[in-house]
Amino acid sequence: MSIQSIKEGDYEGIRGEIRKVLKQPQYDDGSAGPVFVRLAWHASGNFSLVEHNGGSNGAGMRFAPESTDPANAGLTHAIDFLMPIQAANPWISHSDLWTLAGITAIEAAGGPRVPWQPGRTDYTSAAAAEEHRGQVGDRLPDGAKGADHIREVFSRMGFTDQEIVALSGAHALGRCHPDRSGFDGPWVVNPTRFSNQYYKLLLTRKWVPRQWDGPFQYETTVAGTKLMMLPTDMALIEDEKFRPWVEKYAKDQDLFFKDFSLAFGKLLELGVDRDDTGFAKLVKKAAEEGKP
Ligand code: ZEM
Repeated sequence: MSIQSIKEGDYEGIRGEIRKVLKQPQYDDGSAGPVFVRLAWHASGNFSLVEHNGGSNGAGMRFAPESTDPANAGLTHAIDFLMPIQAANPWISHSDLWTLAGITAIEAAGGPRVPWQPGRTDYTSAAAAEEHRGQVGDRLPDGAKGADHIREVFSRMGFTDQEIVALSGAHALGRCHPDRSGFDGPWVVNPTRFSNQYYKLLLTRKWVPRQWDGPFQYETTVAGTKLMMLPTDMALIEDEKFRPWVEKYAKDQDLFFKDFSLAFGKLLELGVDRDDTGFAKLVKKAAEEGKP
């Protein structure tokens, strides 16, 4: 199926092109969807409310230091799968394309429609990225850590406990790769289907430390398939404020879809400062511009 040039501004048309590249028989579980969702999340998740920089605007991951950050290892696969769409449609910014790919993947996997607006602009060079974005290293969460760490990272973006648990349900998609994060395996049996399985498995399975020479992670076996949880995933049932939300989402998939959709939509908008027309300007650090 060949990639088409879509009329400028037709984002529904771009969604159609994204759906064409979702199917990747030679790759992982046959889908680029999970790695698109991770790209959209990592592009946005380096936002800081306090410094008011980072976020999806700019598509800084095309340049070092973001492109070489070990936290982003493997996301080049997602960027490469999207390249033909970008090449045929140079009018769309990378930052809009990456975030749109994430939400198109969620919906195509059976998940909710996530609110999304175009208008992000791209950094034109590594130097421009550096100037606008400031220092954003080490802002993404470390899967080897616990509840305090997750809360610190996500409150820096402006998220509540409930939103943290809702967003974490994205681990129903995809897997860990030893050559990327060092961790290994999927969280659920069908990792290309968006659902509340992640919460159900967290609560109902016996998770034991995996005996191997890789990083510390938990494992269980479901119908012959080995599944995994990161220490940060387990923190969601160990922490008394996170756990009630895991229980709610395990019981009520509609509630999970609704809350996930709002929280993921909010994540993709962080740091995207729009003018009246919806166009997002690249901003320098808030302090320099006298913003709150
Ligand atoms: Zn993830 N995530 N994530 N995540 N993530 C991985 C994979 C995926 C954490 C984390 O350390 C890891 C969110 C939150 C958090 C996805 C979506 C979202 C991997 C495996 C790790 C280690 C990477 C690899 O080896 O390829 C931590 C610590 C998180 C917070 C506590 C949020 C929020 C997400 C979206 C809303 C997805 C879809 C994947 C699967 C990627 C793939 O390639 O299959």
